[in-house]
Amino acid sequence: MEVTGSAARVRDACDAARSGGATVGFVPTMGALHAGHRALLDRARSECGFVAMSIFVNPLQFGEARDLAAYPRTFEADHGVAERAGCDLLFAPDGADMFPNGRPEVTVDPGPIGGRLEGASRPDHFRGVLSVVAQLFHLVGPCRAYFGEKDAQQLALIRRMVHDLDVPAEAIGCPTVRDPDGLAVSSRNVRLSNPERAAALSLSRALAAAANAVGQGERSADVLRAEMARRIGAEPLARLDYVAVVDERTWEEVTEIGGPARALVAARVGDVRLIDNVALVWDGDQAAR
Ligand code: PAJ
Repeated sequence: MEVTGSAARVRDACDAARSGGATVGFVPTMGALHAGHRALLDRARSECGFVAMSIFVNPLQFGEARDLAAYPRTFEADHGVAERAGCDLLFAPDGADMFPNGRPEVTVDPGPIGGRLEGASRPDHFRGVLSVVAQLFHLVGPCRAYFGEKDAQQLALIRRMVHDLDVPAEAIGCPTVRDPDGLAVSSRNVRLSNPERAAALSLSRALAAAANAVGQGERSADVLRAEMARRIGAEPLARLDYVAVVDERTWEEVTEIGGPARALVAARVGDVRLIDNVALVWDGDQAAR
């Protein structure tokens, strides 16, 4: 595995791989690699002849300097994970490698979907994400890029950017990796104390209850939202930010489940902000029977 901080080197290596006939698989991350990132790498490795991963804690997407400073940085361990997963190229730039002229002045507007949910709670978060992902796509060039459904709104916005701006990349969504008890694996989980980690389970349990209710025929999004809010609200260590049930295509809140929908939650547990989501599979045929 080659490790580089040079943008020019990434461009050359990916161009060379494509010239040799390989499909380039790309896994953008902020490091502190865990089983969720590994699943993306494994998928890329199984589908592509050349696999590139980036590790860059992107300052553009953090609102609070405190959150950026607290973000875990574990490069030695990450290097080992990438190597064992069969990654070919590890791009680990520093701020000056990515932004030699300082913070970019021209950025990507995430549009209306970017203002909802995570975008409402974290102003400019998705502008920061899309701007850096666009920059990375320009360096890597035509590729299959792998993203987790854990960050479903981010995935939707990246797909939208790829579509609207004709980016020569394919954004591929991969299922959320969970701990055995259901907690979605996240780099932030290491900051949870034991009681906080127990409280954090209320998010995945609330979502599982919502998915289960839909499976049993519940169609009212209000009922689902209320039940999720009740479950997370019952946890003294969790402070609810939002519960939502949205149409997968528009990301607008729905009143009834009548097509592809997703339930999403965000909450602060201690000092850590957690998000999770689940697809709500509504079997329309079942309703007709
Ligand atoms: P990061 O949080 O490091 O996540 C990198 C990728 O791993 C994202 O696509 C994310 O959805 C995925 N991921 C995280 N936890 C996961 C889990 N439990 N199961 C499956 N996939 C998971 O997301 C970012 O970095 C940044 O916003 C980035 C896209 C790199 C832009 O800076």
